Amino acid sequence: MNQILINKLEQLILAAKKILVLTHQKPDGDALGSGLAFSEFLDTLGKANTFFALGPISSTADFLPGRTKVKSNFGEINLADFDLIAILDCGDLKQTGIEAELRALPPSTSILNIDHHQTNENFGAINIVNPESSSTAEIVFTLFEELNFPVSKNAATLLLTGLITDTANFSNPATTFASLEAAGKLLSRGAKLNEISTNVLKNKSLDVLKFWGTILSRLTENKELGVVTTIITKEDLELANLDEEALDGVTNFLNNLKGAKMVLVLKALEDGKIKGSFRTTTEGIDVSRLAKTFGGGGHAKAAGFTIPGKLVKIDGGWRIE
Ligand SMILES: [Mn+2]
Repeated sequence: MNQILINKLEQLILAAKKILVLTHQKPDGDALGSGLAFSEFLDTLGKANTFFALGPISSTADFLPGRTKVKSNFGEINLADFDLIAILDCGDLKQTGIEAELRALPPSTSILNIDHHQTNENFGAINIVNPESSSTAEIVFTLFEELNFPVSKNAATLLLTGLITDTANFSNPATTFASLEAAGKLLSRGAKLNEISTNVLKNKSLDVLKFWGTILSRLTENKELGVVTTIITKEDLELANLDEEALDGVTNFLNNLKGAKMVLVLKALEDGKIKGSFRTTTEGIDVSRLAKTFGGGGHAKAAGFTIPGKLVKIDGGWRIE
């Protein structure tokens, strides 16, 4: 990590009176893990801080140390109270769900941007962005090491949760020597691996698995393009009454598919829009670029977009209208 950047970051934090730690809407294990660990770091420095992520927040996160300090209703905070906003695990301000409010802030409010999305827009006064990192948790861990900040047991559990979430339990291409090394060090600092696996991985209900079955039964292959597609209708979601995570789970599971260049999951949203999620494990394919052509973004191996339209059943498949 660049020493000048680290010095700047230290100055920014030391000068701040009240800090908001902010992450993306419907936060996942990396967003909550890296954000709560960063918040604990600020606590240790004696810096007043508040953690905010626009909800809903999955019950999967209940085991995380510090979970109770997460505020998730916008009415609970007043942005004007903060002179520094540390935004973690967000490629752009839109992902926070409070973009307009952030853009309306006076220039005296500084933004610190810590992230690993390929498409990060460098929206901060200081940008600690590394698309090579598996997770924001990995970046935060590296930062703590550079600052000689001793990682507590709780912070170790939080950061390992981020690593395990974003590498899909060290199985997807984001898994590197650096991420495994970080995981090893976090274990040596007391991270509770067993608790993380139980809560993050072994948490599928019967309903979730049945829902996966429906989605998997609809897989279709376009041999010419090397793309395998499936769809999730509004009816599926209503029937199963499931949350986002069940969906992400099935999308990530499709990475296990052999012989396709990439996978595309199309999901009908409430408001007449369709959300597309690309996954690939093929070397040389960057799906974030593909997603960007549809106005979305993400990582080289996992990216998404939202477009207007609805899914209509036709003979032998589905069409977007
Ligand atoms: Mn992440």
